[in-house]
Amino acid sequence: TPGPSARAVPGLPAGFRFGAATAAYQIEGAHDEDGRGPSIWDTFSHTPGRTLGGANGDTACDHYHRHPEDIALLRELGVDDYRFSIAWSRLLPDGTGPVNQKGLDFYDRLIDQLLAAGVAPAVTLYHWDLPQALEDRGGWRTRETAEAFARYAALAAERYGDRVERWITLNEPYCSAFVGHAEGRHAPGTEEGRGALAAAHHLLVAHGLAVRELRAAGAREIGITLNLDRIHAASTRPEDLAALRRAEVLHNEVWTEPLLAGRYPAYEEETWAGLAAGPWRRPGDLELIGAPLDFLGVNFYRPITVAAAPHRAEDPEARTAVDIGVIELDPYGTRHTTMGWPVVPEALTELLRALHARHPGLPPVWITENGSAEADTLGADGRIHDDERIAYLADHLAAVAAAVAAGVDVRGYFAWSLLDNFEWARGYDQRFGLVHIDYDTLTRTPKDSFHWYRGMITAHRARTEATTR
Ligand code: GBH
Repeated sequence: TPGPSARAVPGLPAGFRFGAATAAYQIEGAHDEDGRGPSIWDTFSHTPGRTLGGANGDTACDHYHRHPEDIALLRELGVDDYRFSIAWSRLLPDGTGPVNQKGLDFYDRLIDQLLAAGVAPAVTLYHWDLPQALEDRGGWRTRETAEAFARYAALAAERYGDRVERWITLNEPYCSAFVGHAEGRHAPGTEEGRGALAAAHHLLVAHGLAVRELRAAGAREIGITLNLDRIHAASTRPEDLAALRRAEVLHNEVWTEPLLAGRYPAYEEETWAGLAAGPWRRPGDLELIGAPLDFLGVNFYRPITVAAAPHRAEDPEARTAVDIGVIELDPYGTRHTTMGWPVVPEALTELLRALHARHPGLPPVWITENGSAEADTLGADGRIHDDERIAYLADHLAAVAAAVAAGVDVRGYFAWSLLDNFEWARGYDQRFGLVHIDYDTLTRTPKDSFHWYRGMITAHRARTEATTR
């Protein structure tokens, strides 16, 4: 197919890897087939008022049945890697206990077909779909869920470890803990203070226990994916700079300090500290959480700007974990995507450089998600001319190259997403795919960005092979 002309991104090194990413609940559908147990996202999306228009993942892209077609698309795209997630409740319908053979077999087939297509599997073990049975017993508020996660990780590693190139324990634990248990906009959809902080800690413990199991099973490369934020202060007023510090702790340092520096973040506010130094911490947890990683996954979409604001609640115990006395502003005079997010590629360079500067022993970084939601109108020629998405991807890859030039070891990049899919609380209105999905017919149509991405990858290989020969 003739696509828009694609050039290599200057500055990306030889051997740099390109991929595409998805997540189980966002694409699979087949929510009650072959023994899959319900997850918190089934419950949440089936609760009236929780998602836009009551959308749910019952069918989604029907990837569960159409995966051969999607793998053929990946082969055509020419990517090195495909990042997908395993639905915990397909393997273990109750989260723990009896194994569901048909669930195990599905990912077996998927992995084998990927390898046959020349695409390396990168597996995310947890992309937000906690088995409902575990939520009913306290979910991430309890340590038992972290222990159940370790057993699930061991099962997956034992079964697939010989063929999986990269393992990602958790996707964006910030969202699981705080969007799920404090903002209430994601499953399980509660607004708690202590519960959200307990969840944050148990997610980190789950990661540490899973790393131990994956290592014991001989897994190749092990990492975690964080949605680190590049945060700007609205002004240089002391109160806004203090707000910036609080936001840095909540969004980034809750995760990066224990994972990369072997310490808990320094809390500068009494109330926050009182909540954060919770009884859920046990001796030895820091060593467990801070075990060395083979890579760090970073998801990046847009920067945020914060200013000081009054706390909403007087009583510290009643405050949600996200009530840190901060409001978000949007001073970015740039284009915004349909998510309402400003397009600021240089913020990705800033983020990577700051991370590198703060953590001398930073493991190699992978951009595990980056992409944009666009209107994607069909042209008269029957094609989707998503020039804005092409510009977004090209500019962010250039931002990665700038970070590499500044000394950050970035090894690869996954476009979010292979397919248009279920965008959580935003339902199906937000389209992030390189491939368009018609949700009536489930027809897949590669967008111009798909052809551009393929051409760029080909050009990159041609250029770097020519220079390294
Ligand atoms: C990532 O989250 C996810 O890993 C991925 O699954 C997702 O599809 C992708 O980004 C694009 O959003 O629903 O209006 O309440 C990025 C961080 C945090 C962004 C939660 C959306 C919810 C907004 N996400 N946020 S809303």
